[in-house]
Amino acid sequence: MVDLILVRTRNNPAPGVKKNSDSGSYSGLRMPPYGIMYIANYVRERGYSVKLFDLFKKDYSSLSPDAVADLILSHKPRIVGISAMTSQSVDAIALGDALMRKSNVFVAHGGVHFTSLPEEGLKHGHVVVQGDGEHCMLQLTSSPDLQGFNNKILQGRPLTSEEMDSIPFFRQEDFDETAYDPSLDPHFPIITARGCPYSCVFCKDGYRSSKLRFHSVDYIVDYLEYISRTFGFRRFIVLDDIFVFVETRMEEMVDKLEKRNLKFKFQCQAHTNVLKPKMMKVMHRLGIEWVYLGIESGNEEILKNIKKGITIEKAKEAVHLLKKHGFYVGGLYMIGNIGETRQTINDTIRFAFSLPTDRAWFSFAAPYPGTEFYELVGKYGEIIEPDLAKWNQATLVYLPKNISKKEMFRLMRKAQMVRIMKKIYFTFIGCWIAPLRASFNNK
Ligand code: B12
Repeated sequence: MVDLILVRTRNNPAPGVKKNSDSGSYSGLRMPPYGIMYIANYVRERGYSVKLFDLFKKDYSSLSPDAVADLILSHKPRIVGISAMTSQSVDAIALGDALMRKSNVFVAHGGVHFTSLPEEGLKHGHVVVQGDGEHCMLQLTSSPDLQGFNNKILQGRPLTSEEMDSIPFFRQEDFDETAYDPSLDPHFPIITARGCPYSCVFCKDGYRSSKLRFHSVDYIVDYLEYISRTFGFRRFIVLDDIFVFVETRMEEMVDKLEKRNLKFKFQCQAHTNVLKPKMMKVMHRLGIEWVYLGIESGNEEILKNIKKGITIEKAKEAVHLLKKHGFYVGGLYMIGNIGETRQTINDTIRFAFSLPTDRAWFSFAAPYPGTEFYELVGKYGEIIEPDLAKWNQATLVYLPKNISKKEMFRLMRKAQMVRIMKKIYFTFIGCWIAPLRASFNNK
């Protein structure tokens, strides 16, 4: 008997659909399923038994959803919680249906996909939890009678910073329960905060209505130290959007790491607007090496349409500032956003080429359900791939008005030339320049 089983579902089978490096099964091995891991440790901490089923594990890869359901049911769980983003929704639906057909187990759906489409989730489970899942899953697990929750959409209460810290950080045995394979990437993924202060129309992070919440610096430093001592990592990739946000928090982190004689390298993302000259030194001392900026477009009008909150000038300033201080900079761009024309896409490609970023990545814009972009689709273009199972950012799913499919692929090929040129330059020249700049300009 186990109180709760939490499942990370597999990627949608999408024959013939092009996959990018983020969306293959490899991504499941490279990234721990942090969403269900947080819920598991929160509920365990309060005295209940929880088991994880990470379906990216090799043992499960050839099993049908029915066979997975049998395996799950053999542990006699009281509740099964299923986690999915859109790219995993086919498995989540099939597993929910199989569990309900075969047993009376209580099925809860959560994660970004059913947070956005809760009514859809209710067709394949008893309850849908929107947003942070910790409180609701504890409420369900601790309720002697689940009848009252049947067919309900529950609004997950966002964890406070204190509650985030009350969840014990993840240890070797937690990762052993998952498909995460630390040998695949020299960077260990960590989460230091939740929430994002911006409201770009294409993004749905499930935390939109909640304010920013940070793990305390002590919690992060303890976690980093544990991971480096246990797994031998010196490099980390930060998954949240606000690692570089509060200067004093970074200073405190530097002090505490230095006191313990710990020195790490970080890759993180940052919003252009938060980068200020006075932050550069502390970012450098902290060990930040790579900064990824969501620049998205090289056209002022498109930046306004997508509510990015930045201007071309701001983006330029931020890139130059980071380069001057010796950081490696990655630019992330979208093609086919709200109101795009051939000319605005060409502006983006030209801008990406002209900016001195070390790398540049381009993806097709996709109006995910639950985003503002999704609501605006009809006004600016059309969805040409109605099957959500086939969505990932390498697939063209949305076509702006007045551009043909052929033209979109042609523009993407052109953008890829920029990506390749940057990569070649970085490999042979750029990778040497940044460390030299860092040693001159951060004294
Ligand atoms: C890190 C990340 C990745 C990583 C790893 C993802 C992973 N964890 O497996 C990588 C780089 C591999 C990745 C890839 C992709 N990603 Co991504 N990613 C993120 C990011 C930045 C953080 C996810 C995260 O770890 N959050 C922290 C944890 C704690 O939160 P969480 O997982 O959401 O879980 C909480 C709740 O959702 C809920 N919950 C989750 N599961 C369950 C289950 C139950 C039962 C309950 C009750 C609650 C619940 O409770 C959890 C704790 O509070 C998010 C944006 C964001 N800020 O969330 C995008 C995001 C999830 N990704 C997105 C996308 C589109 C993709 C890609 C399809 C893009 C692509 N390149 O093709 C791929 C697909 C990956 C795949 N399936 O193979 C979209 C998803 C949109 C959608 N509707 O599906 C997001 C929301 C960003 C956006 N564009 O808006 N991604």
